[in-house]
This record gives sequence, C-alpha cells and structure tokens, in this order.
Amino acid sequence: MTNEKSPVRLTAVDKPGQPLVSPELEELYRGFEKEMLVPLWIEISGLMPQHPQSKAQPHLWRWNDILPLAERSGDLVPVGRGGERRAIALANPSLGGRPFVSPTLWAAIQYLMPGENAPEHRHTQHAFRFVVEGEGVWTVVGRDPVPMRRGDFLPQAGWNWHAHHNATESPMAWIDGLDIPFQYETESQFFEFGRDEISDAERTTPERSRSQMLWGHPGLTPIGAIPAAPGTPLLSYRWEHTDQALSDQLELERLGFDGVVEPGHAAVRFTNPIGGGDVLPTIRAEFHRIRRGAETAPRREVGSSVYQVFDGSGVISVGTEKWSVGRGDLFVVPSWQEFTAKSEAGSTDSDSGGLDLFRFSDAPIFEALNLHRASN
Ligand code: 1HN
Repeated sequence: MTNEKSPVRLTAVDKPGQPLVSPELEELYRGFEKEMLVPLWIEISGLMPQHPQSKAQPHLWRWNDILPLAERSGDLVPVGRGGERRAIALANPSLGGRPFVSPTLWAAIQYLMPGENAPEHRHTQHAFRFVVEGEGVWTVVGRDPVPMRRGDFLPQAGWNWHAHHNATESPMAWIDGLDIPFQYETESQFFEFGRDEISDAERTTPERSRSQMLWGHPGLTPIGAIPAAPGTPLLSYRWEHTDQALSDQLELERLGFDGVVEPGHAAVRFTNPIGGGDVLPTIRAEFHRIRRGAETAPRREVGSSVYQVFDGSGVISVGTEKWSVGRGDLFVVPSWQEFTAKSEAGSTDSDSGGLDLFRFSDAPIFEALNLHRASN
C-alpha cells in the first residue's frame, strides 16, 4: 500500500544495494511518503550518473520542411503585441513537447512579412539571430537599426530593448537562439513591453548600424565609448568577415602553415571585442567550415549545441543517429553525446565545395561553473 495523498512514491525492491524487503521497511517508506522525504539509496543512480545522461535526444529539423510552415504562418498569423514574435520553436522530442531544443537552449525560425513590425520589448534572456537566407529586416536594438543579411550573426545580450522591421517587399526568415529553458528552469526571467511603435528615425535602413561603426573594426577599441550591458557591444558580425576568416585558415593549411583546428576543418568563435570572451554570458557561437572529403574527429562535450547547415552538404552523426544534411537543416547535439561531421557532395543545388556549419551552445554556463569537459 502506498500513501495515496503523497506525490512521493517509494517501492521496496529486492535488488543488490537495496535493504531487505520487509513489512517494517514498507512501513518506513509509508512514513517517508507522508513526511515528503526521499532516501538517497533509492535515487542515487538516477541523480548521480557516472557521466551526463541527456534527457534531450539528437534530432534533425529539415529546412525544406519547416520553412513552408513558417511561410504559411506568415499568411495566417498576425504579428503584434501579445504574441510579440512570429517565432516557431524547435521542440526536442524527448522534452515533453515544450518549446525547448535542449534543456538550456531555445531555437526558433522567425518570419516577418513585407512592411511588418515586431513590437519593442526586452527580457533577461540572452538572444541572437542568424540569417541563413534572405535580407531586408532591420533589428532595432537600443534604437540602433541593424541590417540582417545572409550569413550575419547578430547577438543581443539580455535586457536590451529590441524590435524588428521588414523594410522590403519580400518576407524574410531567420533563426533565433535564446537561453529561455535555462532561465525558465532557474526561475530568473524578467520581461517588459516597450513602445508599440518605434519612431520613423529607427525605421530607417542604414547600410551599417551605429554599433558596427563604433565596434566593428578588428583590433580597434573606441576609447570614448562605454558599453552599457553585459555581452558584446558589437550587434552584428558580418558574413564577409566570417567567410574570409574561414577561407584564410584553409588557405594557410594548403600552404603548409598552422591555424586550422584539425585537418580540413577551419573554425572561428564569435567573440566580444572587449576582453575576447563569448559574445553572450550564456551562449557561445561559432562557425565551422569543413573541406570537401574531410571529417571531424569524434567529440563529446558537456552541455548542448545546436547547428544550422549554412552551406554545402555532408553527413552528421550524433550519438546513435546519422543524417545526410543540406542547406538550412538544423540539428541538436545533447550533452556528452558523440558528434562527427563529414563534408560530402550532396544533392543541394547551392554548394560551397565544403560543409559550412553555424553552431551555438551553452558552454559559457558550464565554463563559468567549472563544469565544462570535452573529450579532446
Ligand atoms: C524574442 O524576443 C525574439 O526578439 C525571438 O526576435 C524569440 C522567444 C521567446 C521570447 C522572446 C525576438 C523569442 C523572443
């Protein structure tokens, strides 16, 4: 018999490491249930596994399947106050249908129709946008309109006011990454509505943001500027710089010099121009380019990552899963599951001659707490 009223349910079992089953033991367990107590000897293996046992599972979302649904949402769902954003989250199949791609990370496809405005607000969640195709939206962060174009990475630390507007005749899609599940589980979130309409001055479409004019020059820190918030003051990392950095690494390798992380694999991390750390307090972002035919060494890491294929094609394996991937596809690598990427010619029509992968992860959380480990 269990204690019907208690959410604690304890079963005496005849197993090594467990006490001898007896009516007295059952009686003790009913006492624990009544007093809301759980003994460690029943729980230990689940609470303290020998290595991370991710609740999340590896999963792939194909761009060609999810983009049409975002487009359809553009027809059917208005964007405005209340819903705030036409953002559609990737839900990890083993996280109970919650809009969580991993236990710490949120990833969504967002869609904005011609002329539309997503209203201003701010929240403690740290966020970024990444653009896999298209252009024409300006994200207005702290009243600074920032253009968004293919390949651009746009981080935006928590508590910055932000709105988006599409200034063109075409709809635009991009992906958002945030630390929503982390802040949800740790009960640390705050949110505020901003103005319903941004001013005409903010609805302009400058080629470069004020942030980029101030902070976007490699190795040059403006002496007169005081960054207000945590996280990077540079609000956009332009594709032409990322692309050049990656192709230069592979060119150096071809010429016989050092610089790549492993053979045929160039990689860069997006960093804060102040101090060189991660762009956001809870989120790390990187770009990887794998030369055609090359494969990364198997790797495990504490914490979860989400990747989007920016260009090219290849084969990805995560834990026991294996997928052929192409442009726009998104997948999640749960904590401590083995990951490899192989660059391979595929059937995608556009192909850079390699596999280009955008990656974000929750590594800064674990590094800050001395909990980060990687297998190589
Ligand atoms: C948000 O503010 C954005 O600003 C995207 O684009 C996704 C998901 C939940 C809460 C706020 C954005 C979001 C979000």
